[in-house]
Amino acid sequence: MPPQLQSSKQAGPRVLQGELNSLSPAIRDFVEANVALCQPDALHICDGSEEENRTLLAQLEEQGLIKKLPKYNNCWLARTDPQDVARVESRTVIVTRDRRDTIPTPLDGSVSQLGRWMSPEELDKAVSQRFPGCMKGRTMYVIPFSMGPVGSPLSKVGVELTDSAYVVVSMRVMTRMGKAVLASHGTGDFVRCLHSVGCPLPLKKPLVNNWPCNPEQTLIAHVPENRQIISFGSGYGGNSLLGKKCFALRIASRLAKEEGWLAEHMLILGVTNPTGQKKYMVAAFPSACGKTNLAMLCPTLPGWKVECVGDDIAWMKFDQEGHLRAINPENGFFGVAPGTSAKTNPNAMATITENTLFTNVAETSDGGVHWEGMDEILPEDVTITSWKNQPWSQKDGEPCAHPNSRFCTPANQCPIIDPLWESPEGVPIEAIIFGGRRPEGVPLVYEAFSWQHGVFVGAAMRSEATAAAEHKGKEIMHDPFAMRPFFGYNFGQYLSHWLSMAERSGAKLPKIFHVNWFRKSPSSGFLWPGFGENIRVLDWMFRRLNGQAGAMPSAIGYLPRLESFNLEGLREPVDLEQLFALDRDFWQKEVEDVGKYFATQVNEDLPEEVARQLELLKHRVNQI
Ligand code: TSX
Ligand code: MN
Repeated sequence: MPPQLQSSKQAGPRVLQGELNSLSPAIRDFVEANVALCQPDALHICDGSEEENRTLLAQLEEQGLIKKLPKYNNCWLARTDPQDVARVESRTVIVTRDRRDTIPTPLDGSVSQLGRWMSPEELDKAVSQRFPGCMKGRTMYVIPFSMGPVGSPLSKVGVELTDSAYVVVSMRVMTRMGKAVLASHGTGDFVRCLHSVGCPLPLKKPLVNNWPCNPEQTLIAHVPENRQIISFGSGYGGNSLLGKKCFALRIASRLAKEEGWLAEHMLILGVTNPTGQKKYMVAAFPSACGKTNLAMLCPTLPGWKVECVGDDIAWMKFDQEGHLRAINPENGFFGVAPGTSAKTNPNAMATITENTLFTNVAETSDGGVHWEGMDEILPEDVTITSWKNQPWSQKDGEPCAHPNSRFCTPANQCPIIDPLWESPEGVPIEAIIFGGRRPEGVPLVYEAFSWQHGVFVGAAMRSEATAAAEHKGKEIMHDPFAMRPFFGYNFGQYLSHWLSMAERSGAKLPKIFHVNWFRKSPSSGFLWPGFGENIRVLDWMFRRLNGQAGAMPSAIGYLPRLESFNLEGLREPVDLEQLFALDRDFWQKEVEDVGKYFATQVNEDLPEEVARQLELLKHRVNQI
């Protein structure tokens, strides 16, 4: 060992909290190796306590990274560097020896939209360019965390090393974190997560908003084979809270394939009908479809109740009796703030009034938060400061909150959190719902003919994208299973894995549905009132699961018999004919587009069964 390394290791960082010796040998090795690499000044082993949280929040406040929101109890606002406001897909990679284990080879040299591959050699180089000394002058926090209830057979443990206290306080909300995890975990396996904002001290250039980040060098790498996540340069959301997208979706989807379960980008909800019968359902939607709003639905139909198990991720496994059991691996909601209001999601509004960390929302002069679509009339004398920390007025033309601004809030504060939301065995799933934002052609709801057809429906998912950072205008984007940015391995193999569930002996396969709240009439606006009225769609599914509701086979799946669809008490009339109409030209074009997508993007890795389902759809559509 070179002498300077040896001496720095002997001296070691100051240990501010916790005992290295109290960690399992594997965790201690992981910490020590990365201390040697990143060279932090100090080490803090997180216990997850209230007191630790208070101390870290006070430190962040002192550093000017967050400020207190006096209008609420224990709520805080962070403003990031405007260069660090979202996940960066272009710099997010999966590392495997063979490229094809990460992504299908696209047809004739087009770029894959189903993830990015990096070779192990390239990763080694990227790490050695970024990490040596990257935590100089800073504290390395050791965050032991559990995805899923501590000790549940469906849960998994991770350890995140980070130089960001903002990450620590966020992980405390979004995961089960600290002492309890170490105590129950013992010497088991864990996912190794390393994160640095990439700003060693002294700084080379001044920070913006006191928010350390290094956008030029940002990289989020996953090594599924080693259960490893390596993230550099971004302090934001999915780039830095490594339990969420990186672990619970990308790494977990790979583990799930190996171990015979499913890690999905899905909300989980419980629905109770007026007779007291309860069913659980999961739903996958691309962004801007109101996933969190559905997860916390306030039903308009009398006697119905919806309860929330999770709003973003579901881990699902068939149990001994063949029931598909789901847990929410998360402990909080990291929700998009704009559009959330007392009208669109009163339960979310009630959840975020305390113990919540807001990022990039606007601030009111009376110490509250504000954003587009909050739908709250402010008193005359209250002024607004934008997410960019500038005085703001409606006339500016710019939004007061960043479109990707967030609340980070504990799930157990949700007024309709499900009584079984932390059940270690998970809740039994009876329906899987796919959906998209489709202004044209796609009916409000249909049911897949079979599991195999349902897998095709998930694979063919598309949605209208709002003009987002990395995309152009309003386009209908392909987003299979709402997983496009989150696949941890080759999407073709992912489809085979889904198809293989039908071969499990004794598995009670859930019914699969597709919904679209966003169909528009050519002449006026939305054909469906949405929001709380969506309970009518859940009601139809609920009765389908009980074998009670009428359905008729169509070209695309079973459609509700119009008399079996409950429209009682709807305030405005709904044009069911238009809402459920199938247009041959539209569907022929859809078949063509999906076929092109499969051919160019999934290419050789498309399972034969999925290709067959597309052919079957094509034949049915030609007969409309
Ligand atoms: O979340 C939404 N849901 C699901 C709710 C459980 N949104 C918001 C999407 C942006 C994130 C919706 N928007 C939904 C919906 O069902 N439907 C629509 C479209 C729509 C918007 C407004 C009206 C009707 C439909 N009506 C009025 O504003 C009066
Ligand atoms: Mn999500």
